Amino acid sequence: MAAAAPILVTSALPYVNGPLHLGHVVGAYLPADLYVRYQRLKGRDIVFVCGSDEHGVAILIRAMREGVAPQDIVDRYHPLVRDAFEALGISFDHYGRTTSAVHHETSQDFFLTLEQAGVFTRKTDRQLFDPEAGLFLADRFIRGTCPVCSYPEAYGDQCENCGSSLSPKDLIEPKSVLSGAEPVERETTHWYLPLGDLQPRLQEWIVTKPDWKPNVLGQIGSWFNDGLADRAMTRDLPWGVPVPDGVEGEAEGKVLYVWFDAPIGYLSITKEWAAEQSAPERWRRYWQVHEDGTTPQLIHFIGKDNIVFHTLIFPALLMRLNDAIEGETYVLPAQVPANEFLNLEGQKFSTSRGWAVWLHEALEAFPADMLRYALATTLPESKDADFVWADFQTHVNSELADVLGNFVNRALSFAQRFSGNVVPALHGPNAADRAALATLADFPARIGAAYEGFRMREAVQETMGLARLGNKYFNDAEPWATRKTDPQACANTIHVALQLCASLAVLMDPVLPHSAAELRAMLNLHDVRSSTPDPFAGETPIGWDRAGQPLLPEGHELGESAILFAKIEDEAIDAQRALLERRAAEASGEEGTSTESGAPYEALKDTIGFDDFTRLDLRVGRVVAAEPHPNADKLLRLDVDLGFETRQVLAGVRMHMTPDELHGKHVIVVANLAPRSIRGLESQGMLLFAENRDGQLIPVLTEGEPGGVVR
Ligand code: B3M
Ligand code: ZN
Repeated sequence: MAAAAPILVTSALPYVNGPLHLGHVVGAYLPADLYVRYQRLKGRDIVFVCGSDEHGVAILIRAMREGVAPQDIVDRYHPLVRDAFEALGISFDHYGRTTSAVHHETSQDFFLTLEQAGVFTRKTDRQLFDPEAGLFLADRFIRGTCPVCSYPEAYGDQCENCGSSLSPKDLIEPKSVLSGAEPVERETTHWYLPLGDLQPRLQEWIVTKPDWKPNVLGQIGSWFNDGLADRAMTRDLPWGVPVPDGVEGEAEGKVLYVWFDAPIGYLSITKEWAAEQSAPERWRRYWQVHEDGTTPQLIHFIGKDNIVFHTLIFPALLMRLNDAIEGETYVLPAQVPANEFLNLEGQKFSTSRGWAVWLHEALEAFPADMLRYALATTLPESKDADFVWADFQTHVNSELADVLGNFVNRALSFAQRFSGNVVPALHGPNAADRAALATLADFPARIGAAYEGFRMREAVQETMGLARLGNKYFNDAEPWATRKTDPQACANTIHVALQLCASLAVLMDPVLPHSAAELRAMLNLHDVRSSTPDPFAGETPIGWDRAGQPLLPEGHELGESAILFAKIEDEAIDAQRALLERRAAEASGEEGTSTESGAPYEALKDTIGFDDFTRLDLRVGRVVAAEPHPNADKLLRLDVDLGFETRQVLAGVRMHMTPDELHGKHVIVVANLAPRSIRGLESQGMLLFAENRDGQLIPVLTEGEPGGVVR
């Protein structure tokens, strides 16, 4: 059999404009680490890279706000983020950063090769410019009111409230984030990737990926439906990878678009890793088709907001690079397992509202494995999920402690008390003993299939299933009774239970690497392959598949046992909740006007004249149909009866209510709003919603009749 192809796993490069929170962890990092540790235990040739994304507007804005250099910001957060990953046990082979010389050179070479092959088109057009700051205002530098849902803080490229993708000129009352000034238009030239031309080729390639996750294929489908537009690959910004020398034209002062250089970071970081191995050319083994045709597998773990960049834009760049070079072929991603988002106690994570659990702080309060386990059971794999502190406590106390920890503890303490802390011989096993060992034999393949299919939650559940099996087996065998009536039966129970523990000490390693190592020490079990980067991997005898067989020989001496998981007390959970509330209160105190009760209110907008108000035509409408928008997961599609006609209205409230909750309701409609098309459907008006204390939107209801004027 031919050796399996090498695998390169990447996790999205986090922007280092602040610390990481748990929402980040469940997107691109923890699932990738589970997958990689599993594959290492399988003995696969795999490299896992990540690093800090140190360019981009978010970092520049943060620096300008603080009055420091962008380099100061990334120098502050890069080590914090890197160390938090390490403390959580995210086992990168290399964690780099995009300000490195290797990265700048790699992305500049990439750009220059494409430029010299005539890939880019150059376009001069009018873009928004901040006259006070003296800078062009790319995407995130502009904020204003969303034309779709009226969210006042929408960005120039996207509304985070309703998910609509926007262009800065769509915004109502646009303002520069830098100075607050109203932007003006000015001419500038940029290098564009003609993505539209590549759509047929991308479509042909995507049909070969029927095994990609439905949420990923769904988004790709809607991008194709809307038609891919050309994308500027350069920006007018004072921070980023400079457009390389050798590019003709007005490249002065321009940098590469952060979404051009960041994915190339995966490549440059692999190069740095190879250099560190004293094998500077080894990166090719993971990025390029081998001479014998072996195609390495490139796997990008990301959050759902990064799908278009990883499934369409970066592959398009790689396709064009392959067209431009000879004798080398870069691989395109084999899989892009994107996760949905994690909420926190029922609300979106929000740094500005102080609604976040910071990873480095959580790790000070709880052992890494507890966080890994609870998060792994809550991964937003197919839909958004919610992290709740009370659930965290339950996962730890009633699963890790009561099931896994309890089983291990019972097996080891019986061995200590009744078999001299050695593995007793198995003689004449009964049906239950044989059944337990037979079921064990299936576990590596069963758990493995879930990992291979990127179903991490299922893999973790299956793993826990083995501990449940152990507990049940132990209970049913009643060794405390057989100890007196049938000593050999008791010894057999101890023997089988210890084998189950030993297999667990391997199979639970991807999700609970620290506890798995502790358990192996208690069992005195050595020679297990490492799930962290290890140059000697594959030479040790015990890998993943072997864990389906008994691992402990009879007479094997056990180590010293200890409690694997201490239960979490209520006080520790209360403290976390109180911390969260305090942070949120502090943040709202800084941002809005506070009342005595501490409830935050949004600041009042500028005064308008009566005439401004009367220009709005508000009408009563009755919702006669409501359903999810087929291509936008934050929108509902509604038919609203206005008496004189029925309108289709798109509302960005899918996170807040079900279609049924709106059906039949008499609502208030802004009836003279210019129509707008979003993801292939036209919205012919807007509904009014009011926010409750939790930031949840509630429709504004009326008893008026459809068509009635609201004044
Ligand atoms: N830094 C965006 C993000 O964190 C970005 C990912 C880059 S992956 C090449 O959402
Ligand atoms: Zn919006």
